[in-house]
Amino acid sequence: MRDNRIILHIDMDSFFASAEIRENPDLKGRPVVVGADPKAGKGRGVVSTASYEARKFGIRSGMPISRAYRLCPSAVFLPVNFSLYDRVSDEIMKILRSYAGKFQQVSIDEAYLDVSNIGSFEAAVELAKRIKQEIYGKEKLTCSVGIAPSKIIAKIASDHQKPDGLTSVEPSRIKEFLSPLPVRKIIGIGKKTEAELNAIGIKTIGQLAEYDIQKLISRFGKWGIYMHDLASGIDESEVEEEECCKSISRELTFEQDTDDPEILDRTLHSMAEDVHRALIEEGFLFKTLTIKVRYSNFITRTRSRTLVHFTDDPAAIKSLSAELFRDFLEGRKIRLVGIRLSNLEKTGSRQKYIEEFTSPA
Ligand code: TTP
Ligand code: MG
Repeated sequence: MRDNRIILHIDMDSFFASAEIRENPDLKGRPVVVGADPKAGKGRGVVSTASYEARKFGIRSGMPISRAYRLCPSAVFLPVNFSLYDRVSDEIMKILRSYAGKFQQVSIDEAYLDVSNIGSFEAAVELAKRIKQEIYGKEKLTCSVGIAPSKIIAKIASDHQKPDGLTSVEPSRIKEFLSPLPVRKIIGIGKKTEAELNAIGIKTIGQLAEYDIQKLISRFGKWGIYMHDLASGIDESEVEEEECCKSISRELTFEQDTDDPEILDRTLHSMAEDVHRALIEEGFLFKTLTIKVRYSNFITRTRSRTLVHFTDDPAAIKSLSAELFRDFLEGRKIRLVGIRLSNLEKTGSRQKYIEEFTSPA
């Protein structure tokens, strides 16, 4: 393993909620939940994120909003406001990009910087403090930073002392840092793999690193080698500047499951407009469109189509989604629909669509 790299992973704290609190300081100190409308406990859909005050009640990302409501009915529940978060994210990424030659945004609120040139971990810690100060000074938001010789360890480290954390794991400390942590901290190890590992007595990353690799391979195949490497801190993957937002997607859970073609059509239409707007705001063209449908029984299906050329034509989004969706209209009630645009490319100098000039603000 090359121990001479110094990588920073920066992740904003309770991002959507913090952005909302910044916009409305009266919310400071209160439990804030961003996500679907809770409708006094009858709402459907999920929590996008919760402020740290709301997390004290056990509220987490991905949890049904109805459950969040039961855990803390007095929390402030807010709808998701993507255009605000996109705008804030752009400002933060601009700051981060200015600190390193090698920069990789991995989601709306996190990025890696390769700062190996800085020479020492002590200097990297000072740099991380400066970055935190600049983000707070300009955007009034806190983030957590992890510093390590690899991306995976930097990511685990940024999560280690959230919120407003700074954790540096020098090469000599890798084993001591990783060993006691639960295996779940490794990206890619979800609930299912965690349960399988626990069943064979592996609870911590240290136990995973020491486990017989042959046994892991016979149980998990290639994934076993990968897991074992990561547990031992081996991760050679580079910080690579790549286009962010590998996809743009929106989905909606209906208030009531429906098979009404008119409601479905209207929803799909407005969602198509929504993803188109986001595509234009982000300055991307797309090539692949995917439709997702979840039926009442929670069975989820997707259908995709990849075009020959990149486009940001709103008519293409509408007609493609309608066409792909047609196959799902089979009389079964639908709980959720979604549209995702992927295979994205940055827009070059491009003729603007007439409607961008003529549509009312
Ligand atoms: P995260 O960085 O995973 O979470 P977070 O920033 O809210 O909190 P933390 O302090 O633990 O980093 O995700 C960034 C944003 O992405 C989050 O604010 C909301 C959104 N998100 C969802 O919409 N659904 C999800 O299930 C998750 C995990 C995140
Ligand atoms: Mg975050």
